[in-house]
Amino acid sequence: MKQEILDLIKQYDSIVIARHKNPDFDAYGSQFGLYYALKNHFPAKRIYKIGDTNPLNRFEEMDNIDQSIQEKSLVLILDTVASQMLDKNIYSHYDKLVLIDHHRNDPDINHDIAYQALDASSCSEIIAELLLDWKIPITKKSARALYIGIIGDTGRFMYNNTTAKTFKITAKIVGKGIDVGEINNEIYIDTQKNKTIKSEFFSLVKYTKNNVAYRKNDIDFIKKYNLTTSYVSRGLVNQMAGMIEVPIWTNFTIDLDTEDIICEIRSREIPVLSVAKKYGGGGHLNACGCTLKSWDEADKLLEDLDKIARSNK
Ligand SMILES: [Mn+2]
Repeated sequence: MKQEILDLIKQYDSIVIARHKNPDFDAYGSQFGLYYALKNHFPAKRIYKIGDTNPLNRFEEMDNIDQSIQEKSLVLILDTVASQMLDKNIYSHYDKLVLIDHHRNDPDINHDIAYQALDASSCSEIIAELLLDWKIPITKKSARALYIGIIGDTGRFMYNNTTAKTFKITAKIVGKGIDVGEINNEIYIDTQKNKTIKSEFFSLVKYTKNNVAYRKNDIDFIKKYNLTTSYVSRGLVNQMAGMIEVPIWTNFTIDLDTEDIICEIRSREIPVLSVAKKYGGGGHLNACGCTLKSWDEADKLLEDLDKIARSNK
């Protein structure tokens, strides 16, 4: 399958690289890691990077391309196989479509190839491995992007998705001459404002009977600091991580546009993906999410998590 993807890349003059909406560091990292490497290796091809953007973008602006171009292109979608994680125009126009992902979901998008490596820490790790296999040089810019993606999804190599292979591939990336300390500062040094927000967020965390930590972020909290839903939802969920008493933590955030409740679920060891799936979501065994219609539904989900926490005591 790896060879088939390379053959398609060689065959097409026009290549579009996309990833899921509300991009995290892995979505950006895999997208730009692939983009810089392909641009360098195939200078005659037209290569585009598309999608929404947010403050986590430490790379370049996205391209705006005509539907007519996309319809003639090879479209590569990274870090998701789920239509709910994408705007429809991303997966509706293509000549050939390839999915590359590490999430534990079944693709519900029409595609020509779905390359899923469930044991990979991140989509950036998959892209790095593919580039190494394909003997396409990883440039310094590509290496920086891939490194950012890997540290994003592994929590700087602290989550249990980090494997020996992750380190082997990361060693090769770091060997391209990137400055690991500088990148860590760039990504993780916080502002005074953000520290204040995180401290207020944490002070409002509550706990169920069996110590599932949770937080309900309403419109007032989001507007008080002029935040975005994705910053609060994905960006703050792990403020609840790292407490010995707390096996599972979940973050509910109202979407200011749709008024849906965006739910992120995390756990140290106990698998929680079944709960996300029950409510129409997906992701990984210990890091997943779903979209709910009401706060009542959020309470029901919380009860489900509490039951899982109790039965795993
Ligand atoms: Mn990812």
